[in-house]
Amino acid sequence: MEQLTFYRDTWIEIDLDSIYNNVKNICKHVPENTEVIAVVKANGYGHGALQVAEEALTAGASSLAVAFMDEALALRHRGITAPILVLGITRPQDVDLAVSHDITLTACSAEWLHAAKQHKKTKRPVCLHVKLDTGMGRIGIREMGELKEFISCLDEGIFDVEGVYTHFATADELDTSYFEEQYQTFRTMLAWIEAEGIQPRKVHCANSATLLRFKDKLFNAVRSGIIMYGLTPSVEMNSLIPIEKKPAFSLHSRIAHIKKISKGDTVGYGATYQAEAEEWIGTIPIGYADGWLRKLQDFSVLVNGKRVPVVGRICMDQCMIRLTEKVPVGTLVTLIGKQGDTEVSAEEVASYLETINYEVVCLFSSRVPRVYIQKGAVVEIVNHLAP
Ligand code: PMH
Repeated sequence: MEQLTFYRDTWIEIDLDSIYNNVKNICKHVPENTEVIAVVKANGYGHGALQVAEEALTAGASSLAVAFMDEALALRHRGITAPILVLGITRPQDVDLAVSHDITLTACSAEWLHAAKQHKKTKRPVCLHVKLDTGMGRIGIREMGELKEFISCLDEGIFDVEGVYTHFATADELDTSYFEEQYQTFRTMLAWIEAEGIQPRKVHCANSATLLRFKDKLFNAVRSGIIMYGLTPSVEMNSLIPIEKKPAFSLHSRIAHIKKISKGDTVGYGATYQAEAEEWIGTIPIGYADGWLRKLQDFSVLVNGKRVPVVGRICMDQCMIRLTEKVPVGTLVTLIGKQGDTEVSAEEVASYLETINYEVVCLFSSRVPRVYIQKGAVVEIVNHLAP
């Protein structure tokens, strides 16, 4: 494995053992013979698609899902041979690329099948999963008429319908009524498909919330995203997680500069923070260009196991924190994660930013190196700025 380094004291740590254990626990939780599809889109929810894919496959996942073709190709080019499903819509002119790289595509309109047929030159069929829109309102076939037309365009030898799936809009909410409606619609549509003589080998509807809560509704595969990363699908579900899981993601920096300021002195752009007394201010090398957003002004980070506030406006590459005492330059600052028993979780950052934990872990730019830890030791460093 390539061993790189980085020269700015700000990094994301990804604990691969947590990913491994989370996936093992998911595999144990779902009924026997249920395939676990590890969702590694958006660079593995910010954790690193390749590293998460490898760990998830070792732990028992048997295939992967990504959002678009470029993400699938990036995994293939890095040596991943497991099946990969593209969840989004692929341009029909790219079907040959999918076939030649053994990439499974999502299909959800007769129009797309027509166009794909026109572009296809390779002999082998395109492997497809048919997406049904049972109420998410995003992509998918919604009606019987559409489905009939779609099926009539499925020429044998050109298309191989390996799978059928849908996605729930409210599986992570306490009120399960809309979920139940979607589930029943999926069953009805699936019956239509089977009545037309199509027997999909893989049927899946479950995201993390569904696989955790509705074990009897999983068909023969599940698409596991957020829970594999050790994060909860929603705040409502915090007390409804039947498996052990641990977040793999943490964010750290080090104090680069420290100074004493006097009562009345100000900190940062706009001079928005004014010291009320003599104070120690530390500067850390992380800013909004890294994903540490300006809205996180006044939020807390951890220094020596204690919470300290971010003061003044967050700059592009740096921000300032108020310390209770002078600490050495180089002191560890944890922005997401634990120091001793004190934790700032991705959920807490999400709540402060009025968003969800999914968005928080996806937020950090490629400028922040990812340090991969296994059995307590660094096994890989990914620094996109390295030559
Ligand atoms: N399947 C599909 C089609 C998805 O879009 C997602 C997540 C998952 C599975 C995994 O869901 P989980 O992480 O809750 O397990 N997609 C998104 C999204 O588009 N925005 O937020 C999550």
